[in-house]
Amino acid sequence: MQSWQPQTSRLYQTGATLDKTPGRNRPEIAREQQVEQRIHHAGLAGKIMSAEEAATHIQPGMTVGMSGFTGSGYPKAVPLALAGRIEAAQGRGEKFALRVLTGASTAPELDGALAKAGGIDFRLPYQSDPELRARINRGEIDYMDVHLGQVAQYTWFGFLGKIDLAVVEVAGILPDGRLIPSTSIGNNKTWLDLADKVILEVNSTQPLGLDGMHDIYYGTALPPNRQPIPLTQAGDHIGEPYLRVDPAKVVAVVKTHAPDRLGRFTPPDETSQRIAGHLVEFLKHEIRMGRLPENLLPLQSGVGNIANAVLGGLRDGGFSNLTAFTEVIQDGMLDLIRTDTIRMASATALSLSPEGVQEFARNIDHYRERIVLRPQEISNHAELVRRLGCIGINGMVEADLYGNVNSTHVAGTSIINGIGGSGDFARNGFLSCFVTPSTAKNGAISCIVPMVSHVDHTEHDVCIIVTEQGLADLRGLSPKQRARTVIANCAHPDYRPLLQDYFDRACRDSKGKHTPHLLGEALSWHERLVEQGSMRPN
Ligand code: 0RQ
Repeated sequence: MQSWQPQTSRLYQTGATLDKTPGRNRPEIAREQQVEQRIHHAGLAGKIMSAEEAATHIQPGMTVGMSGFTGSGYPKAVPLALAGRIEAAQGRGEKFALRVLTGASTAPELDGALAKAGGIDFRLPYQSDPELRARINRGEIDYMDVHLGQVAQYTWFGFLGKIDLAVVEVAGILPDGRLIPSTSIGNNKTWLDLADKVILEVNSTQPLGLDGMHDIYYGTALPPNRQPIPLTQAGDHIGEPYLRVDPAKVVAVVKTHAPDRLGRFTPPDETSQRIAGHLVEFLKHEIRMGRLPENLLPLQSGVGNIANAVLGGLRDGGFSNLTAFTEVIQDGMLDLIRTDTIRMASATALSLSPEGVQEFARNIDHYRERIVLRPQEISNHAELVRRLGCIGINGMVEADLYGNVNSTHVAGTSIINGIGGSGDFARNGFLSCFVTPSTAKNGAISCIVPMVSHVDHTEHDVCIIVTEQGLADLRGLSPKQRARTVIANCAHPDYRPLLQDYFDRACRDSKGKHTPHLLGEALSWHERLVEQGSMRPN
C-alpha cells in the first residue's frame, strides 16, 4: 500500500495551482479544481459524475446508510438529486421510498428534502429536522429511536438488515483510495464496510486541516470474539487517521462545495446560567468531598443552549486541565479547548456555528493537537464510558418525582429528536446529570411531573436533576427520599404545592408502598396539557 504523508499546507494553497489560461479562473472553475485536487486515486477520479447521475444508483426500497451527525459531515448533493428523482417517480405514480440510516441528525438538504419528497419509509437514529419530525408524528414514516452507540453493532449483528448503499461525505481521497473523513464520522466506517455500493461526496469546503484529527478503530469484532478496546485516556489514538473503502464498491464520486449548514447558538439566558451555576457548584462540592479530582473526569455534554451554558459555567468557574469524552463538540466546548480549559476532547462530530467554524479553521493546528474524532460506536461505547468514568450532562423534556427521565416525547406521544447518545452516557457514566428549565411554553408545562409520560432513562440511571430552581442529588436515596428532594429543589414554585399534594395523597392512599402513585391521576397533568394546552389546573 502506498504511504501517505499529510501535506495539509500544500493542499490548502489550492489557489497556487489554478489554471493560468485567461478566463479560466472564474470562482466555479477554481472550486472544481480545488475539489479535483483532493481526489488522488486515479480509479476513483475516473468515477466522478454529477449528483443526478450518482442518484440513479439508488433504487426504491433500498436501505441507504448516510453520513451526517448533528448537522455536520452529511452529503450535500446526492440526497437533493435523489429527492428530485423520487418526486419525478411519484409524479409518474410510482412509489419510491427508502430506509434511511444516518449517524444522527443531518440537515434540510438530506432529512428535510427526502422527507418532503415522501422518500423515507423508515429512519433511524436521532433526527431533528422539522419536516421529518412532522411526518414521523403524523405516522407517515416509521422511526426507530436507538442509542447512538448501538447503531453500528446492531447493523453488524444483522438486526437492521442489509445495507444496500452508502452515501458518505469526505474531505479528500488519498492515492491508495483511503478517505480523509470530514467534520463528522458517525457510522461511516460501518456503512463503508457493509454497503454493497458506495457513493462518495468530496466536499471542497471541508478543511483539509482536519487531516490527522480522526481516529478510526478497526478492532471491533462480533461476540464471542470481542476483545477489550485499548483506550484508557480520552485522547488516545487507537486506530487509523483514514477510513478504508474497497474502491471496487465505489460507484460514483461527486464533487460538492456547500458548507455544513449549522445554526447559531443564542447567548445563555438567565435560566441557563442558573442551571449552569447549580451544576458547577455541585461539581466543586464533589471535589471538596474527594469524590472527584480537581480536573473532574471526562465530560460528556449534550446538544442545545443549556449544554453550551453549562460549559461556559465551567470556564468561568475556574476549572482547568479538563478532558471531554463526548459525541459532539459545539461552540461552548470549542471555546474551552481554545482557552486550554479543556486540554483534550474526544467526539464523533464537530457541530459549530458559522462563527465557530471560522474560529476552528483559523486555529486548526491548535485544535488538531487537542481533538480526536472517532466513529460513534467508539465515542459512545459503553465499555469506554464506564472505564473513563464520564460525567454525562444532558437536556431532558421532563423528569418525575422518582427520577425517571423523558428525553424525547411531548405528552408521551410526539417525538422531538430522539434519545441520541444520552442513554449511552447516563447508564454507563460515573455521574449522569439531566438539566432542564423547570417549566416550558411560558409556564404552561411543568418539566417536573408526577409520572413521566415516556421513559428514556429509568430512575436507576439518573444521579442528578437540575433546573434553574436548584439541584436534586438522587444518589443513594430511596424513591420517597428522591421525591421529597426533587419537589423541594427542582419544581417551579407554581407547581411545587401541586406536586407535594399529589405525593402526600399518594403516600397516604398507597399505605406505605415502595413507590407511591395515584394511578388514575399520575398522567392527568399530561391529559390536561393535551386537552387544554396547559398543565395548570382550572
Ligand atoms: O420547544 O422548540 O417549540 O420552543 O422542547 O427545549 O428548552 O429549548 O431545550 O434545546 O436543550 O432541548 C430534551 C429536546 C431539550 C434535547 C431536548 C420543548 C421546548 C422547546 C426544546 P420549541 P429547550 P433543548 C447528546 C445527547 C435528547 C438527546 C440527547 C434532546 C423544545 O436535549 O433532544 O440528550 N435530548 N442527546 O419548549 C413539552 C416539556 C418540554 C417541552 C421542553 N416538558 N413538554 N415540550 N419542551 N420541555 C447529543 C446527541 O445525542 C446527538
